[in-house]
Amino acid sequence: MKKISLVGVPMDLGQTRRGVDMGPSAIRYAGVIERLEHLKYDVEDNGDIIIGRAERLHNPNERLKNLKLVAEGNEKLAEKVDKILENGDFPLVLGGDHSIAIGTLAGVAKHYSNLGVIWYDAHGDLNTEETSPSGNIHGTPLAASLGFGNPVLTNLHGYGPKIKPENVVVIGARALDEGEKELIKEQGIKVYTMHEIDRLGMAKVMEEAISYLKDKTDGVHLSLDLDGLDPIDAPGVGTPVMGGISYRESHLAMEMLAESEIITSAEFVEVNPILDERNRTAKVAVALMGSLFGEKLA
Ligand code: HAR
Ligand code: MN
Ligand code: MN
Ligand code: MN
Repeated sequence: MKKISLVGVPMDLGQTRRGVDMGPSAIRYAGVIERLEHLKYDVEDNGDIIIGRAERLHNPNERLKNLKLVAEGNEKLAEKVDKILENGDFPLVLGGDHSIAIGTLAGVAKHYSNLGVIWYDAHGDLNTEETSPSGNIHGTPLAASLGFGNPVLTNLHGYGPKIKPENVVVIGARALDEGEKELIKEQGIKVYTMHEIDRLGMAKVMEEAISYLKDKTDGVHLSLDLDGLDPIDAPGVGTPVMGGISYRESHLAMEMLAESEIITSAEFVEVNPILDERNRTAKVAVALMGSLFGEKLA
């Protein structure tokens, strides 16, 4: 069993609602280390990446908000994740807003020639500097990792693109912008929206996603945005969207990933304790990590 190497990323500059920087503390407080140790893992906590402080107002001439600070934080994260993999450990990244996936993937993808990605999210995070309706970088990390967007992000950690469109599966999408839909079509990205989850059921969706990635990839990164879940189950997120994946369906997804043994790195993002109800969303994140790492109900 690999050692799990945790790293917190108190990043809130990829969007405009404060509080998501407290995500790593909330997840630790919800018992992540104890939960994984109970499963007999050796767990190392690397503490948090230091994120710069934003000036009070971002430069209004800049399309992407806080670009420099987001990129700097992500560069530090990439270096850390890179080292964790060099040591042969499993990187588990705690966010922080989803802009941190740029750094996580920059650190991970170097170690694989065909990295697969499961993007569990209400959103596609497939906007570019041009298509982003908000200028919030947390709406762009999947596009940036595929090589689309501002070069500061697409070339982070000195190379890019990090991943290939045919190695990506998006699960849970229900709030895609027009530019994102175009990129999905143009690049042939596999997307299971809520429509497909309703229609096929989560078991079938996960079976398909796993067999789609299994043979053509040499590692699979799970990027789990808590807003992929329904806001009833995960209320502590900055951009909740109704009609999401249930708590139980999410456990099933994690259990099937555990069984498949394809996941080689993971991140859990967008937990915002200020918007939460008694740390519920962080507790959900920890429970899902339990399932991902092999916890059984009986
Ligand atoms: N698509 C919208 C944008 O680009 C909303 C982005 C999403 N928020 C997230 N990421 N939490 O998944 O601004
Ligand atoms: Mn996201
Ligand atoms: Mn999202
Ligand atoms: Mn969000």
